Amino acid sequence: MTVAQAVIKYLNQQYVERDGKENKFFAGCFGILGHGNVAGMGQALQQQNELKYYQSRNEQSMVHASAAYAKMKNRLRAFACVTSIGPGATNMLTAAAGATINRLPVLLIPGDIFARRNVAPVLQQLESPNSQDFSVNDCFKPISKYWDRINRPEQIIYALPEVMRVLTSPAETGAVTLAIPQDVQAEAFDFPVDFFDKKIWRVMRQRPDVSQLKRAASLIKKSKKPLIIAGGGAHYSEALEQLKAFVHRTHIPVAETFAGKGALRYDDPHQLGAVGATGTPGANKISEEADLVIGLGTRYSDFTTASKTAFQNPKVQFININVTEFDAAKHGGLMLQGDAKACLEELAELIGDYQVSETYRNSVSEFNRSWDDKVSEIYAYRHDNLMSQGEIIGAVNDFADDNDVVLCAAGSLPGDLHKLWRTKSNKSFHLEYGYSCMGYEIAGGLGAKMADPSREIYVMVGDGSYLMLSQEIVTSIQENYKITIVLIDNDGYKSIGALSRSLGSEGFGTRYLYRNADSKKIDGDNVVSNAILPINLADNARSLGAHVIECSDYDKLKEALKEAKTIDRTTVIYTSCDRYQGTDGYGWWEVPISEVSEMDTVKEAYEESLVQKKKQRIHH
Ligand SMILES: Cc1ncc(C[n+]2csc(CCOP(=O)(O)OP(=O)(O)O)c2C)c(N)n1
Ligand SMILES: [Mg+2]
Repeated sequence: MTVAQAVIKYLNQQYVERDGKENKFFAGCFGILGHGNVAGMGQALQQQNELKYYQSRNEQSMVHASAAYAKMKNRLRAFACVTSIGPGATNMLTAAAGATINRLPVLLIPGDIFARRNVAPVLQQLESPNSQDFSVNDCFKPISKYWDRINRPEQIIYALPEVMRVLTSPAETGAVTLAIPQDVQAEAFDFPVDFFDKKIWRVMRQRPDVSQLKRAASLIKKSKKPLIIAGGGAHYSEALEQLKAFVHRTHIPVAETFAGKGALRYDDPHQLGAVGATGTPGANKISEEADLVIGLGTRYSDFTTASKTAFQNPKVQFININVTEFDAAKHGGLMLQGDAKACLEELAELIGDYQVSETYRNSVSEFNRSWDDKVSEIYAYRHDNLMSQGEIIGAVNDFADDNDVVLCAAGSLPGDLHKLWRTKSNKSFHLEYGYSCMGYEIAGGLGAKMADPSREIYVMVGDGSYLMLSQEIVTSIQENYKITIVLIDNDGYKSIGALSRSLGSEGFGTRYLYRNADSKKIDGDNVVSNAILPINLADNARSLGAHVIECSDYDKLKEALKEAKTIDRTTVIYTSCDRYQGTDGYGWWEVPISEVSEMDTVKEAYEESLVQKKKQRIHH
């Protein structure tokens, strides 16, 4: 067999098993063929039918789609992505970093320059005077959880098991890069026959250390105001039933990160909702006062900790339930290293009949109720002329079935969705907010739909993200995976425009405007409205094959959602919102402001930021 044929044959034989459920690990292979893989990996894919080959339009988007797929599957299934050498390979870098940051398994198989070197420099080769061992694929090293280059055929016998170990490890998983030089892909070798035997990787539920468990239980028993912060790990471990049981027994409240949202239903009285910079008043008040924070599968990003201002109780302690030692050690917490489900089960046994006080419990359920009233108010608010983003979210949430999925990644939508989306079922809130990568949305929507075709996927995307990467609309049509895209046009970057204004910088450079003939700048908010660029994204989506419905007010949006549901191919609901109308925020996020400036507005913002910075705590 050639190396490429052997790789495909091996991947086809890899299975995972958790809790007695077994499945094939690889669901398929995305690819874009070029001279660096067409005759190697391309030929190997062609002569077999087991690993389904999917075309993509852009290497970045195929990695996004793969990551979204793995996220929906709680990391128990994944995709491989094959590319040519050079730009085809490096196009994957952005999304690969996203997969690693979000701890999602994706196998990248970029082509690489000739191992034999006799024809170097080949087309697209990065030449270097100080080594012949560099190629652009070395750029994948810091963003890969495992990285290897196959210079001799027999190396795959030792590389592929490492690839699988890392991809299927709950603690280690992320992007894995297996660079295969273009000549090596096509080279034949007598591989041992049993290398291709079926292999089952057991996804283990690591139990926590017993003495740490006892310490954790005793901390909980002493706590008056505990708070659970549920992160993505709670979902990937499939610990939601255990979490609900734990919470209903102890009445410890839950707040959620972006990846954790949906850990409890939105209307559970223990649910405080979004926490941190984009948090609800209740979640943020309770985190401020908590004497014990139990991080459940969270990596404590700056959004979760409100840039380290979220936890103000001088005696606050942390218990970090995490399968990854690195995350378990954060904030100087008590490390409960292990699987979230296993840890919760074992903790539940040790805490006896511990419950929080009636007063604390009531204050939490009151926060839950009052926030939901606020959400209703925002959903019901009808803004003049252009819609508000809140009412657009409300229309989609009200229309979507409980089991449908909302998916988003960057812009002003994630923060609004974090606060406002009423999450009614497991995996129905899909936010890529580890990398917050513009362009994830439509590709991610495709991956999510491939993972669960029974659910409607509502991709909510801004015009900026859409312009960056929307080509997977084509793949969704080619493969008949229908997604519904709610595209919100606001002439550029609502999020960064608002951020810029809040930092005294007047929205400079954040709108899609012509260059101002007088100032010679793209001035942002100082420019009259007729200077907006003539972009027609509805036509753009139509040209890619989508069914497009244009709507400009709330009633038409509701009609559009109804119509979209009856359409059997990818549908884009094109709408617009008022870039100056936002949802209130209740948490801080540190973005550095110029210490000196010629603008008074910047000076004021800088002074204000000093007040916030005083609240930053060091947890150790
Ligand atoms: C690839 C990438 N580049 C830049 C950014 C920084 N960024 C975050 S949000 C944003 C603007 C997003 O615009 P749009 O999608 O229209 O959403 P809106 O802010 O208007 O809601 C930018 C440039 C990013 N997150 N990802
Ligand atoms: Mg926008």
